[in-house]
Amino acid sequence: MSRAALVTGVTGQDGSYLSDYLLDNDYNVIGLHRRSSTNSFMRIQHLLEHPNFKLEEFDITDPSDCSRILEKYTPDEFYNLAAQSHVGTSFKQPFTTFEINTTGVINLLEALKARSPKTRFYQASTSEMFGENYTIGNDGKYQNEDTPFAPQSPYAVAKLASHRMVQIYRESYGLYACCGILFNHESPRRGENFVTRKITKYIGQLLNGFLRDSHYRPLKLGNIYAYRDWGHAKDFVRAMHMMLQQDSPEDFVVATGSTHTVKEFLEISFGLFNLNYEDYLEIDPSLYRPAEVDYLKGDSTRARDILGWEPEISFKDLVSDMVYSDFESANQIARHLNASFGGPPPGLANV
Ligand code: NAP
Ligand code: G4F
Repeated sequence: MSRAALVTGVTGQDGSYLSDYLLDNDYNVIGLHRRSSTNSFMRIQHLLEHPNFKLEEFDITDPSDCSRILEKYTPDEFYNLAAQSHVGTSFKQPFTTFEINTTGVINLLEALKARSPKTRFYQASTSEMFGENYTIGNDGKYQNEDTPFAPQSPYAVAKLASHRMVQIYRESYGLYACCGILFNHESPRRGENFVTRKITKYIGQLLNGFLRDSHYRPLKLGNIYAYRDWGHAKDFVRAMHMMLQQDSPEDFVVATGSTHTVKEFLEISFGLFNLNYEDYLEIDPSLYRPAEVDYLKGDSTRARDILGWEPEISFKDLVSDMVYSDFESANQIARHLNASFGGPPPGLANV
């Protein structure tokens, strides 16, 4: 019989890829989304007619909604991917960030305990919880399950509080609940206000003539010297599923093990078209964060040994997947505008 999985944050990057993966593996997927006055189904448009996919309105900040949903479905697996996931925004909206990323998780844990204690629960924890901390080994600096946490942002503190709450509910009430400590993962479905997608979207627009002449604007970024361990979201959602298939619940670091600066991302992505990013970049100090995590490089030896998880998509392939996808999207818009205007509209000359 097909297993049932509930996925919060289904409209987000990971929720959409995880749903693809679970449906390919014969699950019934109930995607939980919050009500919106506009359509937020962009990333799951292709799933809306799938016979084993269903959507339910849901808000993690409402305890009664968490109880209702668990009582209604008592699913085999529950993946909590809902979050205010932007680190920079968390400095401006610390209360909202805590409401969603911490109180929301407690709402779910309480509902699980009362309504569906046999459900296997996955919580989306993050490498941001390490903050400035790292371990030094033979291969240099890295973070793994033994590295102490030192969160540097309201987002990271909120995520660390929920991480610990999941462990407490596991240890105190015997819930099958685990946390994936995932390092950065990106894709063509990445939100446009994260640095990788901001860069690749800019390149797509630049190459398709959107930024010509009086429409020109530079690419404005903050700190380009931070290191991130960037993987592909498609690889990372497999690890979430693998974690819930173990005999007993445990927490795992999931990372590629290689790290790059934002500057390297710029060099490689612009370099795919023989462009020099320095000709387009403007550093905007207002985009610096009040506190920055300078260096992330994960050691996921435990996930590799115990889960058998390995990333399959390299950093260079991730960058080109994102760049070519944004190039193609901008190209489609340009062609559509050309056709509708009977010629290139202002700002699209010579497309
Ligand atoms: P994302 O694209 O920003 O998606 C977040 C999702 O949460 C969206 O679907 C959003 O819905 C939903 N959401 C926000 N507030 C909600 C609420 N009150 N009730 C119900 N749903 C709500 O994030 P992502 O990159 O897919 O990340 C998935 C999870 O992994 C997040 O918890 C994130 O913090 C964590 N994480 C991500 C990474 C990464 O590199 N991507 C790394 C480590 C951990 P709307 O569409 O309505 O906004
Ligand atoms: O793309 P970012 O916003 O990702 P960040 O802060 O690393 O957080 C992401 O990964 C975490 C896992 O480690 C997740 F938990 C979290 O939910 C999210 O998915 O920023 C990456 C780096 C930072 O150092 C930032 O300061 O890029 C730098 N940066 C420079 N200019 C910028 C910009 N970041 C953004 N978003 N926008 C800029 O203009």
